[in-house]
Amino acid sequence: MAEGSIDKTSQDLAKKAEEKGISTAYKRREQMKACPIGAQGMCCKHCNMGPCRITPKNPTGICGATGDTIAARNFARMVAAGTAAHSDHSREVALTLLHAARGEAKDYEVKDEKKLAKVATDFGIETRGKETNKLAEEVAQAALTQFTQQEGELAFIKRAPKKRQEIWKKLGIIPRGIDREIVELIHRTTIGVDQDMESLILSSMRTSLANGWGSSMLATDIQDILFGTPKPLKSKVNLGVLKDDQVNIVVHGHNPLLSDMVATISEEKDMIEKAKKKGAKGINLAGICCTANEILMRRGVPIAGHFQQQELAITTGAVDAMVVDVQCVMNSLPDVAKCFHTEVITTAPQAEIRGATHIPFDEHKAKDIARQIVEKAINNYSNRKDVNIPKDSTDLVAGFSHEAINYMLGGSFRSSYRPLNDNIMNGRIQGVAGVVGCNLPVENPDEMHVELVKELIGNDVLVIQSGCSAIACAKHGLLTPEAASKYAGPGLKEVCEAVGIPPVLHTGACVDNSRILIEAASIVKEGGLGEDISDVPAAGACPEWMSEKAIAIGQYFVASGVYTVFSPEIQIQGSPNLEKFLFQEVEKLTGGKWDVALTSKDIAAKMIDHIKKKRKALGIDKEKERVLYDMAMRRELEV
Ligand code: SF4
Ligand code: MSK
Repeated sequence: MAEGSIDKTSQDLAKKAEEKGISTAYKRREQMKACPIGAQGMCCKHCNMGPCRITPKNPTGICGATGDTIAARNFARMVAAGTAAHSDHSREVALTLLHAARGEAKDYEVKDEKKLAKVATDFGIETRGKETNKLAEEVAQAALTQFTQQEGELAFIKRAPKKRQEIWKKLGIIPRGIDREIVELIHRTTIGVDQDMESLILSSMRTSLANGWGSSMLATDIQDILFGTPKPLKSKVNLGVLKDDQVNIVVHGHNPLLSDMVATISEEKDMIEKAKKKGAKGINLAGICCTANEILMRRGVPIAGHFQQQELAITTGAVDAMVVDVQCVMNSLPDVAKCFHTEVITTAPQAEIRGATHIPFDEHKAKDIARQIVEKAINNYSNRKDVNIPKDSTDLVAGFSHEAINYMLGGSFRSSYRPLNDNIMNGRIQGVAGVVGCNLPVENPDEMHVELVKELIGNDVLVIQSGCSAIACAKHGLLTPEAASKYAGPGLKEVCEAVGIPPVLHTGACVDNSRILIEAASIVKEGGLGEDISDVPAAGACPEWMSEKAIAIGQYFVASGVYTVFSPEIQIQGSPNLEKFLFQEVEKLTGGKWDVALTSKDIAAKMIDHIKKKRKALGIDKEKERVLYDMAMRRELEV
């Protein structure tokens, strides 16, 4: 990590870790030389005639597969893997809703009946006169059918604007069932099956839509039902949220089934008393990565850090237990923990790490297991040795679900996106940007996220964020209402100050990128900004993408009509044909397209250019009287 990095907290801790001979991702990245063939998407090991490395000298694999086929297959497999990750998570929350409704998972209950009724209606389930648990059982069963159904269309496809649905229909990419699309895509990419680059990419779009408008959307909705739909709230972020006089439990991973329960148990009087008996003043819960976002959004639990801070959190010597479930958990954690007292506890039946303590989570005994975990942390408090908690923590405001945005903009009697659309049309807000994504062990951590977002809001673009990108920006004060007066352009600043919102709205975890889809669809439904998502002056970005999930998310945004810029490169450079297809030609099919840029300035410039292009196409690039939509016109655009 470079001296003078904007993330001073991480820089200091990484340096100290290195001095102590502790290996972190920052160090390992310096030592690792990326495979140039793999980086270009030109390595295939799909059969045992290979592995084949495609180079100018060897332009095809032994089976004759071209670089285009191999790059497309590798890309498609990333989409399948990313979709599988979100789907397995989603299935688990759907099963928990089912078990809770039947009284078998007694520690969970329906917390948001309004959301339950909304989801039931979208599934076509009659809600009138039904007792809550009966309705929840029917909703859970309908949700689970989305995974296993073999024919037809996923239910939430209907939430997209009509025109978008027609585009998907014409392209033949409406997902039939979540599991089917993942399985079919993996099948297509095995040796001797689908060898046509475009066919593979379209098929991967169908799978990605089964993620965005399927499993991720189901996860978001069911989590809202079980844990409550987020509303704006204040909290803090960065490693300074750890406390030297309290038992620190850090939850890390993705699934709130565990983290929400650990949050409940750490507030229990008994547990706090036990902590006090061990000499601590109380129990302090904090989060890392997306499960942190889940409990931040609904409970205001502070965030210790993002993906690249998981090892650094342990090096503070103050984490008594790091409790992990699935996804984005580094294999190295038990090794880092060996140098401190931290107990790394794995909990997911599908994710164990050698060297960690495994306490399998079971939603039927959720509180008991959470108690066992919290007690382990309490008992470990007295084993702390060298404690070095950085001072830094920053205020933030989070909790901007689609429902919260609707309410903030329109109030409880007339919740609507009308004020947002009006402000986009009158040019105070130039457009909307979704900035999502992960973190890489780069020289200057957070810099790309922060500078990109500053550039966007400075140009009057409202930013919606999720995942670790939101955490990076929160650390630098961008998720506060005050950021509007400091960094936003005059129009956006005026709107933010009038409504009392930050210029950067935190919408949740990776699965909650589905909220951004709903927000985009709601803008279309509100009227005046075109008939489809691709008409809206909007763009997406994924700086420092890391996980295969990011590629799956990028693909569903592109398939939904969004211009989406990734950074760094997306491992397809070995195939100029595939680059041309994804970066240019696909726009004629879906209205969205991929792009890559290597600096925050270039990403922002590309997004702003695109937003300007869309404003021009809508005729709102200059002062113009707006068209007021009447009810009949809105019904036409029903989303
Ligand atoms: Fe090589 Fe073809 Fe086998 Fe891939 S599928 S490893 S390109 S022979
Ligand atoms: S946790 S997928 S590093 S956002 Fe969702 Fe963060 Fe990316 Fe993991």
